[in-house]
Amino acid sequence: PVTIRRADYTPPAWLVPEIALHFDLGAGATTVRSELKVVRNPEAERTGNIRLNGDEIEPKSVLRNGAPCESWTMDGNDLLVSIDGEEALISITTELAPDTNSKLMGLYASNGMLCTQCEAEGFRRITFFPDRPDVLSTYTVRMEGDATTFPVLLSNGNKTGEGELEGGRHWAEWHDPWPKPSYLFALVAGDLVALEDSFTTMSGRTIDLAIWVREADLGRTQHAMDSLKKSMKWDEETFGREYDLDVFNIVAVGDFNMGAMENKGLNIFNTKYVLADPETATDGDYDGVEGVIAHEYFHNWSGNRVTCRDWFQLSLKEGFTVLRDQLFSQDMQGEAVKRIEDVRVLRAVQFPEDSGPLAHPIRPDSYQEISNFYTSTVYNKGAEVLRMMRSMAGEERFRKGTDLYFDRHDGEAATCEDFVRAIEEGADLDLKQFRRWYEQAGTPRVSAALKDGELRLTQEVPATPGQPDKQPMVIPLRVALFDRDTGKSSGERLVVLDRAEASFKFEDAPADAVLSINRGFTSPISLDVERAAGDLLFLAANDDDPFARYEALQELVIEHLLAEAGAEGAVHNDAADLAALGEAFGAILDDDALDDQMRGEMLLLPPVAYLCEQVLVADPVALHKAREGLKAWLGGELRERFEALHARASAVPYSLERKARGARKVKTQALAYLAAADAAAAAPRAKAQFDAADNMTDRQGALMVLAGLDRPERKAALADFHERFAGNDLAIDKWFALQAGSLHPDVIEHVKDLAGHADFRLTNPNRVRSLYMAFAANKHGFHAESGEGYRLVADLILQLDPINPQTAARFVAPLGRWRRMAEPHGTMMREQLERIAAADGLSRDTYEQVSRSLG
Ligand code: B3K
Ligand code: ZN
Repeated sequence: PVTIRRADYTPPAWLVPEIALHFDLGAGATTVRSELKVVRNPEAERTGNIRLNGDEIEPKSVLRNGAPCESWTMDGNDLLVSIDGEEALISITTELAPDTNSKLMGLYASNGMLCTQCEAEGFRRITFFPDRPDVLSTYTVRMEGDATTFPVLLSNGNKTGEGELEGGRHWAEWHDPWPKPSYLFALVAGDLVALEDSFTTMSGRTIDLAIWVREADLGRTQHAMDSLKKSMKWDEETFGREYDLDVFNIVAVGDFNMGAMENKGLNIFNTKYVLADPETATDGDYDGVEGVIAHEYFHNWSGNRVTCRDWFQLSLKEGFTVLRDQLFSQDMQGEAVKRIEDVRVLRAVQFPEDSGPLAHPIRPDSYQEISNFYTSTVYNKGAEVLRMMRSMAGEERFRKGTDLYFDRHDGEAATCEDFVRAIEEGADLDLKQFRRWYEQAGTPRVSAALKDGELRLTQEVPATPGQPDKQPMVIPLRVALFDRDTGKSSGERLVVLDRAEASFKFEDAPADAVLSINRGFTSPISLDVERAAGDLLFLAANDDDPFARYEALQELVIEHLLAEAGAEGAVHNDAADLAALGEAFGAILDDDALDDQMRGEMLLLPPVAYLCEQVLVADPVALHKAREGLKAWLGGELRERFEALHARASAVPYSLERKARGARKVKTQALAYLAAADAAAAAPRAKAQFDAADNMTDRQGALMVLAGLDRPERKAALADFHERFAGNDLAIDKWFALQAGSLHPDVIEHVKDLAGHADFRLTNPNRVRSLYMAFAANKHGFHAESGEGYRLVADLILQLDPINPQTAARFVAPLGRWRRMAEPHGTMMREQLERIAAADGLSRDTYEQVSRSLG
């Protein structure tokens, strides 16, 4: 496989200012004729050939300036056409078989409809084209097909014509006036209905909005529409961004590799991020829909109007757009809870990535398969890096920076460097050294100690693959000092650590102050604070920054669990420590000033994935057991209070208001604690919650608890759920995921049985993820002593790779953690990777991930 390097970028030799596409649609066979107006790029080296990328397609005919062209050649998958002058019209015909396209890249069939996915390199599976994001074209798309099979024909931009044809066929033509790269092209043809609405923009233009789904799903689209309108408004108010076409279409498809795709004016979504009603979607699903609708909509500016020069710049659009969707959701749902949730995901997914064999900077230096770099690092750490700039500049100055970025680069394919420079100038910030966040991988480790009003900080950036030596990063930290006696802080200050070590003097520090640092998670680092006994308990009770308060309790729990699991270097806790922990949790349950949303966050124990990050070599089984043990202990110790909480929360009627949502969150948590302590007593309570549920949050929560219990209620509830939601794919996905993620002792057997279930399909990514991602994240199943969990995941990768390599490759990372896992786990995980590596004909996707993981 070829390695592509960022340093090797050269501008395209030929540009394609215009493209016209003609589709003769059929699920079995689709003919594509493309007409490319190509012109020489004056800024590139002269060549006599234009390189048009292809992937699993053949040119049926090639015309140059209207005449058959003989002088074309193939170079691997690419078509090379010679051109003498400064410009040419090239016309190419290809034939596709959408219904056998199981990779779900390019044009494919899903539930009888046809749709496309082109990012990153799917357009080359449709027609030959310079399939790179720095070639921007205006698109005119004509589609024709059977009017009964494909009554709805959609593409990017605005519809410019439509009509009937003979033999029950019809056509439609769409034109997108905004030049765009090929990865933003989209087409949809199918039997769909729409929820329609409109939005008036800040300059008074009316935009027609439509959300297209299968008829049976129409009743589940209102929340998506509400989310879209809120997003449009928010982007005007917060970033000054107005929508720029007359229509905005969203289409939901059941077979999709990712969450959704921001194609210009025609976003295509996984049904999971469109459909929601109380009966079938949890509160978390509602938030997911709102967040992803916002994310894709926000891409219209951060991604589409200003796109990426090359795929190494992916974080330019993804990091920025994640930051924008996070800020939006903070405004919609409350800042503190959303921040805590985002940090939890970062630590459970991105931190392990950054400390493992797949670590890479937010702007990678090389890749073999770009699909492998749509990572938590590029997305979530990318967002954190921008958030740090925003913290240093302040909201207003940051906005000046983003305004300058959009102004300066509108219509361009830009780089991360362009973004940083715009923020530097617009926000008046020196980011020279800060740029290292784009270059260096690895989570910096910061140590902090406060003595006599002096804060001493040191930092170290760990070695990562290909980067043995690191330079100090710029690390902004919001800090407050608390008076131990009054419980009050003297205010917050931003310190910026930019050397290996530095000290900061706090003139007005109270004697013997308690340090609260990295408040709001200012920087994506791990922290080691020298603390006096009792400091964490103090902060968990007193800190006025909700994130810091949450963090203090998490730290206390982490200390306890590491000791319980016998982790190296952990100080063993005594009974008094455990009692103090019990009191701290009791206080969370009793604190009337906390709302239930926040209470729910505080009650969540840190995920095992993050616990594993605390030590060099982790024993996942011991950590999992310690975590379950603490849950059981707390459940027993605080039983009456959890019962009271469960009863109080159960009395709150269903609504989507924050209060009711908070009640549902703590309700299931109370249940989980009670079940950990006493399964026999909790099972009927869980079954009662299940049976009484008038919404999916309660029903799924109860079933989640029951799925982990070896009790008779389990079977009945699972059967009821399956029957109740037969035919609803998203709900059945939950049914698979709950069992695969369960604490049940026989989870491995369950997963094997489920893989043979009539509802299981390897060709549907949602179903595959619901069974196997849930299982790979289930420490108790995946890390089973027998090694069977690792084998199951490796079997899946081998089976799925020929069908859908992009999705298969996503399952390599869990096995890739082998170096950090205690024996015998590490060896057994590596053996499975070696077994995959030895297989013939691996995809480039899986090959790259496996070889990096073993390397
Ligand atoms: N930009 C798409 C990602 C598509 C990835 C394809 N491998 C979704 C998003 O981040 O909005
Ligand atoms: Zn995105």
